[in-house]
Amino acid sequence: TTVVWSAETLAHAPGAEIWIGVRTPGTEVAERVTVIRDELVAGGFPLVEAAPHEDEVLRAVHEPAFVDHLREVWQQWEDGGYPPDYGQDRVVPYVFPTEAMLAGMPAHHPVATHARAGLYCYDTMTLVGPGTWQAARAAVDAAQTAADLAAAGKRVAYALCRPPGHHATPAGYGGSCYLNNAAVAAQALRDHGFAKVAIIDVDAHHGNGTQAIFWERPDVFYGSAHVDPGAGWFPHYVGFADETGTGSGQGTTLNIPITPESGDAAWLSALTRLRDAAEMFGTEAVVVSLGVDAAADDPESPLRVTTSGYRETGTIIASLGVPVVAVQEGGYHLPSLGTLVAETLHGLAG
Ligand code: SP5
Ligand code: ZN
Repeated sequence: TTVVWSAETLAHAPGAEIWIGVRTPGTEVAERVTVIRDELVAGGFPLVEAAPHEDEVLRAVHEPAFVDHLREVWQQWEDGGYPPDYGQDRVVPYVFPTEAMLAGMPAHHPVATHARAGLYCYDTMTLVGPGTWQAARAAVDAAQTAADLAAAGKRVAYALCRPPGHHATPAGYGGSCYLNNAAVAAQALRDHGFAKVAIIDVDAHHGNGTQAIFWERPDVFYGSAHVDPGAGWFPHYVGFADETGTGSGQGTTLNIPITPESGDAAWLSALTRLRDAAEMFGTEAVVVSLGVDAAADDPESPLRVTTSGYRETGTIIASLGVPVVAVQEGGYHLPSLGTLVAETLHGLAG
């Protein structure tokens, strides 16, 4: 198992999130990457640098105008000359052009930077600062490098990246995610010649962004086990069991919402269902959206999965017998993060 990382992913330091109207310290911190890296290196995992890639795959999974916006919005905000307490040196949108506002009217391109800030953003907890683009783009490079390694014959490659990606939609950022690293890895595997690719999302939250990107795709399966959004958890609006894809992608999405406090038994039976669905789909490679925030100690989720449950999660996915690209998503309990990831990777290695 090779670990791919980039020091550039540390550049994103949002420092805060506006959560239900309250400015709170952000939980998606750079130290997440360094604690995982240190634990994996101590455990003997080989570590390689992410290699730079062109934007082609990135622009296949995201609308190019969205990618351009993310690249430029911080500089525009700074050039806007807002007083420092406006957003406290972070891009904080205040108007969102949702259907509730537009009501079917033709959308005009807004002039003001503070209006444009809401164009491709869907919540208030995903702030953009000076290092956000650099880190998010480096995370994409890490995911794509891991996909290259799998295509070259590695059984398991792991992208140790942040910010996470699975909440990033074709043209929207949110949920602490900016660019969809796992979607890029899946598309890269397709481009490398794997005819069918399954994404198994084990982050505690539903990967609404990944689901949306592949919603109509017959060649990419998206399966997720996650805390039931109907029980009041992010992303609230998406991630229900009746979402199964559409058009030629009908049947290539599978959601398994889990009741809070269910523990290992419900989690592992969901993982077995996802594994079996990926096998039925005929997958030739698998991308694991490897969040470890379903863990018992995690502050962001109530799922209470144990450390051995994570190892077993890896073992179940490994039994597909296809190359695996694992991409880091959430996981916020710094003292246990490294162990949870290492155990999952050991399981994935079979
Ligand atoms: C990738 C990922 O795991 N995204 C998670 C996004 C959901 N986080 C939502 C909840 C944020 C709550 N933070 C509470 C801090 C309270 N002081
Ligand atoms: Zn999560």
